[in-house]
Amino acid sequence: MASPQISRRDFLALAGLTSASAGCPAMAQALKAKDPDAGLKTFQATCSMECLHCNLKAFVKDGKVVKISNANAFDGKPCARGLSRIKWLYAENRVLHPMKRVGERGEGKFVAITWDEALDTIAGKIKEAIAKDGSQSLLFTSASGNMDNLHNPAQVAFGNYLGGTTRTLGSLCCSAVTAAMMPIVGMRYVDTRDTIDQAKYILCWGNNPLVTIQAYWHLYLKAKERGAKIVVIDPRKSETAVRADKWVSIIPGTDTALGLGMIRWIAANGKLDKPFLKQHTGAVYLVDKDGKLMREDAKDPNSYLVFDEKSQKLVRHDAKNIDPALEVKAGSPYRTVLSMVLEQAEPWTPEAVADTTGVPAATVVELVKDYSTNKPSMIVNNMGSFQRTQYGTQAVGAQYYLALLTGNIGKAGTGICDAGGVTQMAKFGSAFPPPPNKPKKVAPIPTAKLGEYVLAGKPNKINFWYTQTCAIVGQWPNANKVIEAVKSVPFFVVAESVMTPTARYADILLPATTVFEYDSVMAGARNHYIQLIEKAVEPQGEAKPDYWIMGQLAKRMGFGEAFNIPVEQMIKNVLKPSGITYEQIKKGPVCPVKGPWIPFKDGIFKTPNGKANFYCEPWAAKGFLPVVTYLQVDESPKGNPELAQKYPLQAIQRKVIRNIHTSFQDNEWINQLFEDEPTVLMHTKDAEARGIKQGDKVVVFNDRGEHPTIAVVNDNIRPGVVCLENGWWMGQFGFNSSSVLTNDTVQILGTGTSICSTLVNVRKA
Ligand SMILES: Nc1nc2c(c(=O)[nH]1)N[C@H]1C(S)=C(S)[C@@H](COP(=O)(O)OP(=O)(O)OC[C@H]3O[C@@H](n4cnc5c(=O)[nH]c(N)nc54)[C@H](O)[C@@H]3O)O[C@H]1N2
Ligand SMILES: Nc1nc2c(c(=O)[nH]1)N[C@H]1C(S)=C(S)[C@@H](COP(=O)(O)OP(=O)(O)OC[C@H]3O[C@@H](n4cnc5c(=O)[nH]c(N)nc54)[C@H](O)[C@@H]3O)O[C@H]1N2
Ligand code: SF4
Ligand SMILES: [Mo]
Repeated sequence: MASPQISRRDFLALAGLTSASAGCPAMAQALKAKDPDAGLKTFQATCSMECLHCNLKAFVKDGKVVKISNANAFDGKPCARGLSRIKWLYAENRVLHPMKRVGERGEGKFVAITWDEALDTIAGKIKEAIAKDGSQSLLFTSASGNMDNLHNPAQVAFGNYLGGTTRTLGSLCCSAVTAAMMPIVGMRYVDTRDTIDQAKYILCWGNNPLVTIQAYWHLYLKAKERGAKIVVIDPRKSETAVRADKWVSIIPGTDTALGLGMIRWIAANGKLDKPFLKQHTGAVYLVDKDGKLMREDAKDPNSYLVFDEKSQKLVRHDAKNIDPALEVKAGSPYRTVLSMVLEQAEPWTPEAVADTTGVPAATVVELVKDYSTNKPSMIVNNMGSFQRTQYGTQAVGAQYYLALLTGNIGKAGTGICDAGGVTQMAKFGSAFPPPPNKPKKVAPIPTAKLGEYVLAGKPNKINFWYTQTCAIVGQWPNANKVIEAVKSVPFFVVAESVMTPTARYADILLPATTVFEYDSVMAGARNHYIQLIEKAVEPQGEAKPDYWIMGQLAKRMGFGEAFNIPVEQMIKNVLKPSGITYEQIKKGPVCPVKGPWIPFKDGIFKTPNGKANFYCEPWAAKGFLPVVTYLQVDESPKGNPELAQKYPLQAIQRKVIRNIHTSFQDNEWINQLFEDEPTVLMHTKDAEARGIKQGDKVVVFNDRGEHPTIAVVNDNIRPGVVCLENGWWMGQFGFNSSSVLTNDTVQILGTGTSICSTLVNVRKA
């Protein structure tokens, strides 16, 4: 394999430059002086997996990518991982040819075949499966490996042309955020990063931006320089917490109780932003004795009734010249939504919060005082681990309530920082035309239950499984069960760029291209810029982009040329509704809005009537209370004392700097830079009780599996909690993925996962 002409020393210098260039002009100058850019051709691209979609500029010499940097327009620079993409492109373990399995599933023994043989075989298997049990017996999975606008959408479109196939429902990632934001503010993927530096108080709640939003960490530092206080709520003293003004240690899965306690204090201490609540929210809507929203006309969803203080009458919320009451007289046959919210908060005195969350009562008061008075205040949510708990939606809801109740939203330096990108600023189209016939509705598999459902043939018997852009083996909850499921399916196709644990199980393994080997567009939910992705070099071996593969299968299935349109046309189809042109993005990344982005500016929300809701009707439809309430996680010492006898420790998860999930995990440069052992962080007391010392080989275990790892023992985590690392490959360096332990309970409101609601024990290996 030809290796690129860049030394590891250069790479380390560049990796350092990503975080230090601003502070080290001498180093930047030195690098510039020996910069070999002159005369090299450059191409634009994006770091396209589920991270920040940093802009990448490839420098090409003699048909090889020799260096990566980024376009100047960007406010974030690629990190060491992004720069290591050069070693992904030229990896030793690249899948170079279509292959068919010759060994056992999982053994990784293959022989090369031609593209024609691979595609004919797959098309034949699809036809067979449909003839036997209908198109619902086809399972198609895709996830976060490549989030551009062509790769995964091609798979979804192909499934629709097939008449509708089984897919997974919800997400591994942030369904809980979606299930809270959609009813409350009417939109997802809304970030406030442009005005972080203007916040006076930043609450990083259940997430770790220093590691997980690395490219934008400099904005937090800027806020700090301007005097902002940064507080982190996390059972673990995270990398961010170490650099924050305060670490608030909390029992996993109890964040909602803390939120409700803060809400109670805000109401009791005159900190409600009453004008904002009346004008911009549904806090004033009335509910009847049964807790149902009252409307003037049952057929008009926007005809919410409020109590007008001026006329002392019930009127529509949008009537002119009214003063809607935030609370009505006791004994009335109705009450306001705000009353309903405060009723749920009422039991949560600081002492009650302390009892449930482990956060001292005085800290609860300090937190809420600071948040509600030190304005503008911002909460950072970033699809944090706190919401990958059984009732994570309620916790996200509590965060939004806090912002709405105090008017900390819609202005610079306020809001809730979710993952977000250009989809919040402009509309984009589909690259592929819709199928001539509407696909049938096929009952999906909740993401958390992939293993169990496939094994049980639930809701559909699966004859054929095609997967791309995800780490089916290792990242999905209860990984051992998922592996059993993979083994049970008659035919398993994997499209992959490198020989991952999932690839090793394939019946047919298809070589997928990586960034720099294909043309595409990124107009996504992580970056404010629309970016053209250009083919900089010919693909390694016979690798092809997923949209090409779908096009070839479509031809074999008789769908004509619907998928085989020129890629430039696909990109234009995506851009069309946005008004941004191909010619514009050809020149460089384009942000569709000018100036700092402030979501929900001036209190205008994306709900049908423009007001934010406290009352969440979709929650009620799923059998939950329509307002935020605290629910005890089942798999926890309080929720299941019997199980906790066997497995007394709460296992949470964290993202690590060495990978983005399983991506980069086996990258040559990354392997040189970072440790080659996963760790479990445990408190000194828990370690001592088990005779475990710092650096010991240990096994973390529960009924789902065993995870061999190395103990890190100190007091940077709550007693009773252990923290495991995300993204390790099954079998790599003799270890496995922490997902062999994770809870596969469905997080019902968002059809998400509950992986951070997991009980385990630890023993010396
Ligand atoms: N380096 C790196 N960056 C990434 C990723 C990656 O894999 N690697 N993945 C990207 C993706 S897809 C995502 S979703 C984001 C996630 O971004 P983050 O949420 O920032 O990442 P996590 O490390 O999952 O979780 C953050 C913290 O939540 C804490 N935590 C766990 N359970 C609880 C709880 O119940 N309550 C509270 N308050 N805290 C809890 C953990 O100790 C951890 O420190 O990161 C993105 N960025
Ligand atoms: N234990 C544990 N499990 C977790 C988490 C955790 O913190 N701990 N976090 C959860 C979260 S937040 C998330 S978002 C999920 C992520 O879960 P997944 O999305 O399933 O996992 P990734 O590791 O991102 O898998 C991406 C794969 O896509 C491949 N890929 C990249 N580009 C392409 C392409 O263009 N074509 C094809 N065909 N393949 C490509 C990569 O090589 C990689 O193997 O994991 C969840 N699971
Ligand atoms: S891994 Fe994330 S932070 Fe690093 S370059 Fe890629 S998108 Fe940017
Ligand atoms: Mo995620």
